[in-house]
Amino acid sequence: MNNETHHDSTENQIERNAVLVGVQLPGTEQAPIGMYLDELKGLAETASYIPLLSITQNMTTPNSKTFLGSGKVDELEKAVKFHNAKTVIFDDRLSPAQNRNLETALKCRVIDRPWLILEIFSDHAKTREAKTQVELARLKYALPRLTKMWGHLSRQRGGIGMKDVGETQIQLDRRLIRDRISKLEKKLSQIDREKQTQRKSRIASFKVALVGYTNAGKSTLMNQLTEAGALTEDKLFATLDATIRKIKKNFPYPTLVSDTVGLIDKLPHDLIASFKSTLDEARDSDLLLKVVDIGHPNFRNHIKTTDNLLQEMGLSESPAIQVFNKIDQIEDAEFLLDIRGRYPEAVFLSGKKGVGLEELRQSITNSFEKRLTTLRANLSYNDSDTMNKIRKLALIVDEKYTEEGLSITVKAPIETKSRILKLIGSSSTNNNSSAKTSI
Ligand SMILES: Nc1nc2c(ncn2[C@@H]2O[C@H](COP(=O)(O)OP(=O)(O)OP(=O)(O)O)[C@@H](O)[C@H]2O)c(=O)[nH]1
Ligand SMILES: [Mg+2]
Repeated sequence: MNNETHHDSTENQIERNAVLVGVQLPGTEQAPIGMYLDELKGLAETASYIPLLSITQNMTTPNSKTFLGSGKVDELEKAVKFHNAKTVIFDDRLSPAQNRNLETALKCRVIDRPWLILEIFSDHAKTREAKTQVELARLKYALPRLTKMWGHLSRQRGGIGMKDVGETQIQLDRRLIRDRISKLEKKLSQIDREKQTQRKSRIASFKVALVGYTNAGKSTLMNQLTEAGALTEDKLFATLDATIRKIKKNFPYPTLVSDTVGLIDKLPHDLIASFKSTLDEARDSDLLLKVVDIGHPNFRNHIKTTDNLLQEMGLSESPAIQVFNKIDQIEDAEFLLDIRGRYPEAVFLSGKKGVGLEELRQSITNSFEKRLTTLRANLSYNDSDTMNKIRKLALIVDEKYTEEGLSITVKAPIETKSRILKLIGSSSTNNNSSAKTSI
């Protein structure tokens, strides 16, 4: 064992020794590679790797066969040997061919950022839905990359047993994986249908979804706004399952808040798609709270990444409030003033310290009220059926019991207004009551 490794070298720890690799490509859009590698290091540690060193290369375009140039591959191979690393983790997505060629050249396991994220997801998934989504995404990702060296699918829970397999075995495994993929897809669409039914039953509440970069503080805010007791941790991708809770009682409208999976840079499209049904909560909401950690040196990029991903999900036009979290970490008042100037509509708060929550509530209420219309109607006393239907579509803000019947005032989202008017109309013809509406 050499003395240069930074960690104790018990058998188990050596297994987790890793080297990180990133390339700096030209273009101003991209943040410096050092930032990405810091993030990759955080991801690697979350997945229990021990990152020993990072290697970078400036390139105009990645090499189609080995991603890095051949000289750099040699250098990397020496570093792997010297540090006794078992895994090399690339910051960018590798093609199946690049993945295979690199494993051959480096004589060790090679993974990329998407796969690393999937390993974390796999560790953190708790519900049936999240587990199914993760397994499906992993199998789809692994299928074209299946080689003799890919013993690591079996290493993880729920693995499919491919340690040191031969070519015939690989063919067999491919078939098994394809079968499993189609089973999982069926299961997921079943879960999706169940969720849609649940969503329909929640129509009478407003829905707010917390979205944003991983570790921004979404779950912490969720806990402040509701009585959720959601898991908050200083680790990446603590939350994988969409939790939905009622907002605390002192809020003027019945509102459900949902916490969603965190977003991250360089997350491939197909991986996002595999979390479609979790993110459907965001799609189904009336308002997005886009949470960003203002204390993070790269927070501007986090805002950009979040906006880009929301756009890919078709949510860029949804009503949203930009929420700058963790203001307790900012000592520079001028910096804060500058950001406030740039985002006049945003809310600045500290979820952890409970500062600025009232301002957020006010901002949420304002957003709702822009989209509400007030309707009044009289219903006859024997028309509880219509009342129940209205209750599902609108918020009953006042009920008065008069001689003519029940006089109600409701606030309804503009979208459901015509359905309510129809209901009131039909109730007056059926029951001969005097339904009056005013807007
Ligand atoms: N200083 C400070 N820390 C905060 C604040 N809000 C959250 N944190 C911390 O930031 C870390 C991440 O918080 P979470 O609420 O788990 O973040 P998240 O956005 O849900 O993260 P994922 O579920 O991983 O996407 C935790 O250690 C929190 O305690 C804040 O206002 N100030
Ligand atoms: Mg969370």
